[in-house]
Amino acid sequence: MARERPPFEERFERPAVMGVLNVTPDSFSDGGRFLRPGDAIDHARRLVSEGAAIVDIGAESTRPGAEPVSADEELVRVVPVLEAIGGIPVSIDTSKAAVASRAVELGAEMVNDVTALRGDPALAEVVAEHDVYLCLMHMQGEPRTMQAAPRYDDVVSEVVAFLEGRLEHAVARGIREDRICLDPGIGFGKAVEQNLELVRRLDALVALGRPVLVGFSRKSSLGRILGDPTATVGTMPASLGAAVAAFEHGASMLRVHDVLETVEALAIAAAVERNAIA
Ligand code: HH2
Repeated sequence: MARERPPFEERFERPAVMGVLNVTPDSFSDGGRFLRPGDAIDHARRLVSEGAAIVDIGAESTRPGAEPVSADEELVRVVPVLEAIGGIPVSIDTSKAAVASRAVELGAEMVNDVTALRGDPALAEVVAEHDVYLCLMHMQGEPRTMQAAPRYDDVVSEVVAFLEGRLEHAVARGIREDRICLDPGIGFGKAVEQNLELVRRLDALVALGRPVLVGFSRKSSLGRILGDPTATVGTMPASLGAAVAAFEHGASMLRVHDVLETVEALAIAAAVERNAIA
Protein backbone atom coordinates (compact mmCIF):
# COMPACT_ATOMS: atom_id res chain seq x y z
CA MET A 1 0.00 0.00 0.00
CA ALA A 2 1.34 3.42 -0.96
CA ARG A 3 1.64 5.98 1.84
CA GLU A 4 -0.79 8.88 1.78
CA ARG A 5 1.13 12.05 0.89
CA PRO A 6 0.14 15.70 0.80
CA PRO A 7 0.24 17.63 -2.49
CA PHE A 8 3.73 18.75 -3.57
CA GLU A 9 3.06 22.38 -2.66
CA GLU A 10 2.03 21.45 0.90
CA ARG A 11 4.93 19.06 1.45
CA PHE A 12 7.47 21.57 0.06
CA GLU A 13 6.50 25.06 1.07
CA ARG A 14 7.77 27.81 -1.28
CA PRO A 15 10.64 28.57 -1.34
CA ALA A 16 12.01 25.08 -0.71
CA VAL A 17 15.64 24.15 -1.23
CA MET A 18 16.71 20.85 -2.80
CA GLY A 19 20.33 20.04 -1.88
CA VAL A 20 22.44 18.33 -4.55
CA LEU A 21 24.45 15.21 -3.74
CA ASN A 22 26.20 13.60 -6.68
CA VAL A 23 27.70 10.18 -6.02
CA THR A 24 29.55 10.25 -9.34
CA PRO A 25 33.19 10.50 -10.39
CA ASP A 26 32.45 13.07 -13.10
CA SER A 27 29.78 15.63 -12.12
CA PHE A 28 30.80 19.12 -13.22
CA SER A 29 30.42 20.67 -9.79
CA ASP A 30 31.13 18.05 -7.13
CA GLY A 31 32.30 14.99 -9.13
CA GLY A 32 34.38 12.54 -7.10
CA ARG A 33 33.88 14.31 -3.76
CA PHE A 34 31.15 12.01 -2.46
CA LEU A 35 31.90 8.69 -4.12
CA ARG A 36 32.74 7.08 -0.76
CA PRO A 37 29.44 6.27 0.98
CA GLY A 38 30.68 7.68 4.29
CA ASP A 39 31.42 11.05 2.68
CA ALA A 40 28.07 11.06 0.88
CA ILE A 41 26.16 10.26 4.05
CA ASP A 42 27.92 13.02 6.01
CA HIS A 43 27.17 15.48 3.24
CA ALA A 44 23.48 14.50 3.05
CA ARG A 45 23.15 15.10 6.80
CA ARG A 46 24.92 18.42 6.46
CA LEU A 47 22.60 19.57 3.64
CA VAL A 48 19.54 18.85 5.77
CA SER A 49 21.03 20.53 8.84
CA GLU A 50 21.63 23.60 6.65
CA GLY A 51 17.95 23.75 5.71
CA ALA A 52 17.46 21.56 2.64
CA ALA A 53 13.87 20.30 2.41
CA ILE A 54 15.10 17.33 0.41
CA VAL A 55 18.42 15.89 -0.83
CA ASP A 56 18.63 14.96 -4.52
CA ILE A 57 20.95 11.99 -4.91
CA GLY A 58 22.28 11.31 -8.39
CA ALA A 59 24.59 8.57 -9.61
CA GLU A 60 24.78 9.54 -13.29
CA SER A 61 26.25 12.85 -14.38
CA THR A 62 24.17 14.77 -16.89
CA ARG A 63 26.77 17.48 -17.52
CA PRO A 64 27.31 18.34 -21.19
CA GLY A 65 29.29 15.55 -22.82
CA ALA A 66 28.68 13.00 -20.03
CA GLU A 67 28.50 9.32 -20.98
CA PRO A 68 25.51 7.28 -19.74
CA VAL A 69 25.99 4.71 -16.95
CA SER A 70 24.18 1.39 -16.45
CA ALA A 71 21.42 0.79 -13.90
CA ASP A 72 23.73 -1.65 -12.08
CA GLU A 73 26.42 1.00 -11.75
CA GLU A 74 23.90 3.57 -10.50
CA LEU A 75 22.68 1.07 -7.92
CA VAL A 76 26.21 0.26 -6.73
CA ARG A 77 26.73 3.98 -6.14
CA VAL A 78 23.44 4.92 -4.45
CA VAL A 79 22.25 1.89 -2.50
CA PRO A 80 24.88 2.05 0.30
CA VAL A 81 24.06 5.72 0.78
CA LEU A 82 20.30 5.20 0.80
CA GLU A 83 20.63 2.29 3.23
CA ALA A 84 22.44 4.49 5.71
CA ILE A 85 20.42 7.71 5.61
CA GLY A 86 17.05 6.68 6.94
CA GLY A 87 15.12 9.72 8.12
CA ILE A 88 16.64 12.09 5.56
CA PRO A 89 14.17 13.24 2.87
CA VAL A 90 15.51 11.94 -0.42
CA SER A 91 14.86 12.54 -4.11
CA ILE A 92 16.48 10.09 -6.52
CA ASP A 93 17.92 11.76 -9.62
CA THR A 94 17.49 8.98 -12.15
CA SER A 95 15.73 8.12 -15.39
CA LYS A 96 15.77 4.38 -14.79
CA ALA A 97 12.84 2.44 -13.32
CA ALA A 98 15.12 -0.15 -11.68
CA VAL A 99 17.06 2.54 -9.82
CA ALA A 100 13.95 4.53 -8.85
CA SER A 101 12.21 1.39 -7.63
CA ARG A 102 15.07 0.38 -5.31
CA ALA A 103 15.48 3.96 -4.09
CA VAL A 104 11.77 4.25 -3.27
CA GLU A 105 11.91 0.93 -1.40
CA LEU A 106 14.75 2.44 0.61
CA GLY A 107 12.71 5.53 1.45
CA ALA A 108 13.08 8.04 -1.41
CA GLU A 109 9.93 10.17 -1.69
CA MET A 110 10.66 11.88 -5.02
CA VAL A 111 11.89 10.84 -8.45
CA ASN A 112 13.75 13.55 -10.36
CA ASP A 113 13.74 12.53 -14.01
CA VAL A 114 15.71 14.77 -16.38
CA THR A 115 14.13 12.93 -19.32
CA ALA A 116 10.56 13.68 -18.14
CA LEU A 117 9.51 10.01 -18.48
CA ARG A 118 11.00 9.61 -21.97
CA GLY A 119 14.06 7.61 -20.88
CA ASP A 120 12.49 4.45 -19.49
CA PRO A 121 8.88 3.48 -20.28
CA ALA A 122 8.65 1.60 -16.96
CA LEU A 123 9.43 4.60 -14.76
CA ALA A 124 5.90 6.07 -14.74
CA GLU A 125 4.54 2.89 -13.21
CA VAL A 126 7.06 2.98 -10.35
CA VAL A 127 6.09 6.58 -9.55
CA ALA A 128 2.35 5.88 -9.83
CA GLU A 129 2.42 2.67 -7.84
CA HIS A 130 4.34 4.17 -4.91
CA ASP A 131 2.64 7.55 -5.19
CA VAL A 132 5.94 9.44 -4.85
CA TYR A 133 6.62 13.00 -5.99
CA LEU A 134 7.97 13.53 -9.50
CA CYS A 135 9.99 16.24 -11.20
CA LEU A 136 9.56 16.48 -14.97
CA MET A 137 12.41 18.38 -16.62
CA HIS A 138 12.85 19.77 -20.13
CA MET A 139 15.93 18.79 -22.10
CA GLN A 140 16.65 19.30 -25.79
CA GLY A 141 18.76 16.39 -27.09
CA GLU A 142 20.75 14.22 -24.68
CA PRO A 143 23.63 15.07 -22.33
CA ARG A 144 26.34 13.73 -24.67
CA THR A 145 25.46 16.21 -27.41
CA MET A 146 22.90 18.70 -26.05
CA GLN A 147 25.12 21.79 -25.94
CA ALA A 148 26.41 21.36 -29.52
CA ALA A 149 23.77 23.56 -31.19
CA PRO A 150 20.63 24.20 -29.14
CA ARG A 151 17.90 25.59 -31.44
CA TYR A 152 14.51 27.09 -30.68
CA ASP A 153 12.12 29.49 -32.40
CA ASP A 154 10.83 30.61 -28.99
CA VAL A 155 12.53 28.79 -26.14
CA VAL A 156 9.88 29.66 -23.54
CA SER A 157 6.81 28.57 -25.49
CA GLU A 158 8.56 25.37 -26.63
CA VAL A 159 9.63 24.44 -23.09
CA VAL A 160 6.16 25.21 -21.71
CA ALA A 161 4.42 23.19 -24.45
CA PHE A 162 6.80 20.28 -23.88
CA LEU A 163 6.23 20.22 -20.11
CA GLU A 164 2.47 20.58 -20.54
CA GLY A 165 2.57 17.49 -22.77
CA ARG A 166 4.73 15.53 -20.33
CA LEU A 167 2.41 16.48 -17.46
CA GLU A 168 -0.55 15.12 -19.44
CA HIS A 169 1.43 11.97 -20.23
CA ALA A 170 2.32 11.44 -16.55
CA VAL A 171 -1.30 11.86 -15.47
CA ALA A 172 -2.46 9.49 -18.23
CA ARG A 173 -0.02 6.93 -16.81
CA GLY A 174 -1.71 7.13 -13.41
CA ILE A 175 0.48 9.66 -11.58
CA ARG A 176 -1.45 12.17 -9.50
CA GLU A 177 -1.06 15.68 -10.88
CA ASP A 178 -0.65 17.17 -7.41
CA ARG A 179 2.53 15.08 -6.92
CA ILE A 180 4.31 16.69 -9.87
CA CYS A 181 6.62 19.68 -10.27
CA LEU A 182 8.00 21.08 -13.54
CA ASP A 183 11.53 22.21 -14.39
CA PRO A 184 12.68 24.22 -17.44
CA GLY A 185 16.04 22.37 -17.38
CA ILE A 186 18.57 25.19 -17.16
CA GLY A 187 21.63 24.25 -19.24
CA PHE A 188 20.07 21.16 -20.81
CA GLY A 189 20.36 22.04 -24.49
CA LYS A 190 20.22 25.82 -23.96
CA ALA A 191 22.53 28.74 -24.67
CA VAL A 192 23.21 31.35 -21.99
CA GLU A 193 20.58 33.77 -23.34
CA GLN A 194 17.99 30.99 -23.48
CA ASN A 195 18.62 30.12 -19.81
CA LEU A 196 18.16 33.78 -18.89
CA GLU A 197 14.97 34.08 -20.91
CA LEU A 198 13.51 30.98 -19.26
CA VAL A 199 14.01 32.54 -15.82
CA ARG A 200 12.83 35.99 -16.92
CA ARG A 201 9.62 34.52 -18.38
CA LEU A 202 9.16 31.79 -15.77
CA ASP A 203 5.59 33.01 -15.21
CA ALA A 204 4.59 31.22 -18.43
CA LEU A 205 5.61 27.92 -16.85
CA VAL A 206 4.14 28.79 -13.43
CA ALA A 207 0.85 29.41 -15.30
CA LEU A 208 0.55 25.65 -15.93
CA GLY A 209 -0.49 25.47 -12.28
CA ARG A 210 2.22 23.18 -10.95
CA PRO A 211 5.17 24.16 -8.71
CA VAL A 212 8.31 25.01 -10.67
CA LEU A 213 11.78 23.78 -9.77
CA VAL A 214 14.85 25.64 -11.06
CA GLY A 215 18.43 24.32 -11.00
CA PHE A 216 20.87 27.08 -11.99
CA SER A 217 23.41 26.33 -9.24
CA ARG A 218 27.06 26.47 -10.36
CA LYS A 219 26.14 26.03 -14.02
CA SER A 220 28.56 27.26 -16.65
CA SER A 221 26.20 30.00 -17.90
CA LEU A 222 26.85 31.84 -14.64
CA GLY A 223 30.59 31.96 -15.29
CA ARG A 224 29.98 33.01 -18.89
CA ILE A 225 27.69 35.86 -17.82
CA LEU A 226 30.53 37.04 -15.56
CA GLY A 227 32.84 37.29 -18.56
CA ASP A 228 34.60 33.94 -18.96
CA PRO A 229 33.50 32.45 -22.30
CA THR A 230 35.19 29.12 -21.48
CA ALA A 231 33.72 28.72 -17.96
CA THR A 232 32.55 25.21 -17.04
CA VAL A 233 31.21 26.12 -13.58
CA GLY A 234 29.68 29.15 -11.88
CA THR A 235 30.55 30.52 -8.46
CA MET A 236 28.48 30.30 -5.29
CA PRO A 237 27.61 34.04 -5.21
CA ALA A 238 26.54 33.86 -8.86
CA SER A 239 24.38 30.83 -8.00
CA LEU A 240 22.73 32.78 -5.18
CA GLY A 241 21.82 35.57 -7.58
CA ALA A 242 20.27 33.04 -9.93
CA ALA A 243 18.30 31.35 -7.13
CA VAL A 244 16.86 34.64 -5.88
CA ALA A 245 15.97 35.73 -9.43
CA ALA A 246 14.23 32.41 -10.09
CA PHE A 247 12.31 32.68 -6.82
CA GLU A 248 11.21 36.22 -7.64
CA HIS A 249 9.89 34.95 -10.97
CA GLY A 250 7.79 32.30 -9.26
CA ALA A 251 10.00 29.25 -8.66
CA SER A 252 8.89 27.09 -5.73
CA MET A 253 11.95 24.86 -5.34
CA LEU A 254 15.60 25.67 -5.99
CA ARG A 255 18.05 22.84 -6.68
CA VAL A 256 21.39 23.97 -5.27
CA HIS A 257 24.81 22.86 -4.05
CA ASP A 258 25.29 25.63 -1.45
CA VAL A 259 22.31 25.06 0.81
CA LEU A 260 22.99 27.27 3.83
CA GLU A 261 23.76 30.34 1.73
CA THR A 262 20.74 29.78 -0.53
CA VAL A 263 18.36 29.26 2.40
CA GLU A 264 19.48 32.59 3.88
CA ALA A 265 19.29 34.45 0.57
CA LEU A 266 15.80 33.07 -0.10
CA ALA A 267 14.61 33.88 3.42
CA ILE A 268 15.29 37.54 2.70
CA ALA A 269 13.74 37.42 -0.78
CA ALA A 270 10.66 35.70 0.69
CA ALA A 271 10.40 38.23 3.52
CA VAL A 272 10.46 41.04 0.95
CA GLU A 273 7.77 39.29 -1.14
CA ARG A 274 5.50 38.74 1.88
CA ASN A 275 6.45 41.80 3.85
CA ALA A 276 6.87 39.53 6.88
CA ILE A 277 9.59 37.79 8.83
CA ALA A 278 9.56 34.00 9.29
N1 HH2 B 1 20.68 19.75 -13.15
C1 HH2 B 1 21.60 18.76 -13.04
C2 HH2 B 1 21.21 17.47 -12.67
N2 HH2 B 1 19.91 17.18 -12.40
N3 HH2 B 1 17.67 17.88 -12.21
C3 HH2 B 1 16.74 18.84 -12.31
N4 HH2 B 1 15.45 18.57 -12.05
N5 HH2 B 1 17.06 20.12 -12.69
C4 HH2 B 1 18.34 20.48 -12.98
O1 HH2 B 1 18.59 21.66 -13.34
C5 HH2 B 1 19.37 19.47 -12.88
C6 HH2 B 1 18.98 18.16 -12.49
C7 HH2 B 1 23.03 19.06 -13.32
O2 HH2 B 1 23.69 19.50 -12.18
P1 HH2 B 1 24.61 18.59 -11.23
O3 HH2 B 1 23.81 17.52 -10.58
O4 HH2 B 1 25.34 19.47 -10.28
O5 HH2 B 1 25.70 17.96 -12.19
P2 HH2 B 1 25.85 16.56 -12.91
O6 HH2 B 1 24.68 16.35 -13.81
O7 HH2 B 1 27.15 16.69 -13.67
O8 HH2 B 1 25.90 15.48 -11.87
